[in-house]
Amino acid sequence: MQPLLIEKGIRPGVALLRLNRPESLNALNRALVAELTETLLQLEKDDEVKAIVITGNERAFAAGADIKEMANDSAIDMLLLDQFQRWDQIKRLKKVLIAAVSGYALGGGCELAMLCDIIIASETAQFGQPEIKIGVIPGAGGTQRLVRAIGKSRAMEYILTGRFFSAQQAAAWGLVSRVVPVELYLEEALKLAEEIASMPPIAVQLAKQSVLKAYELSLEEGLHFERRNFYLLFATEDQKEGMRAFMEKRTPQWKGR
Ligand code: DAK
Repeated sequence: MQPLLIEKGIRPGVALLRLNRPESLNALNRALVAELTETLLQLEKDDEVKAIVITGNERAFAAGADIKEMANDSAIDMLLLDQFQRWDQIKRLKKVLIAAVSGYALGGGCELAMLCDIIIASETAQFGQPEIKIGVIPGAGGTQRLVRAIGKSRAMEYILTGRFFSAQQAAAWGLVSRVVPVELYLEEALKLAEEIASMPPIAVQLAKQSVLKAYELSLEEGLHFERRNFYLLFATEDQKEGMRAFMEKRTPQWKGR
């Protein structure tokens, strides 16, 4: 069975990637992470794709890294494998990633969802960083991104106990944009991806980069980064087109230039 299913053009400008190891609740083994990363890097170069939705199935987005695969690894095996570079490659993607999460998003699954730009959750979604229960800690950003998303005290509580939290909690705490009925989570994510894909691509890219900098820079530096990108957009044909179309009361035609 293919560990990753790819549907390009499922909506205009949108690609859908489905994690597909249902027998292990989409546990992220090395082959799946490699294929996911390679596919994302290819889609990054594909002009027809503007936004990417990553999903699993109703029961699981992903229940974490594959415990069975890594159980006997040594620290040196881990170091030499250097799986983290793949996660860094995903982090550096310029195109928009939306996670459509239903069921379990645990450990590396929760970290993958948090690596995406937007999370849409089904009402059945359950999030958590349960690594502590198997003798480790989050290794792909969980201790950092969860704190930034839901605050120190809550992140500490859930990382130190490994307990899961619900879609509704995740929404109340700002980890996910919204919670929708289970039969709609993918549809809503695809609709959102299509809407973003219809926006001027360079502005989308620079908006994404600017928002992400809010995680990493001081307010002063972040404002500076935003301002430079704002100025830069006045060098695009799409800025001229967008403002002209507004004044002429017509729909803009984006060129992505
Ligand atoms: N790995 C491997 N197999 C898994 C799995 C996982 N994470 N989660 C579930 N499975 C498998 C189960 O073993 C079972 O397989 P069989 O026994 O049928 O062969 C099948 O999926 C169905 O699971 P259950 O029978 O357990 O189903 P339940 O409904 O009873 O329970 C559950 C669902 C999600 C509560 C439970 O399966 C569970 O607790 N799963 C483990 C969750 C977990 O601890 N996740 C964190 C894993 S550690 C790294 C990057 C990231 C990471 C590490 C390194 N690098 C870049 C190096 C991340 C680490 C983690 O995610």
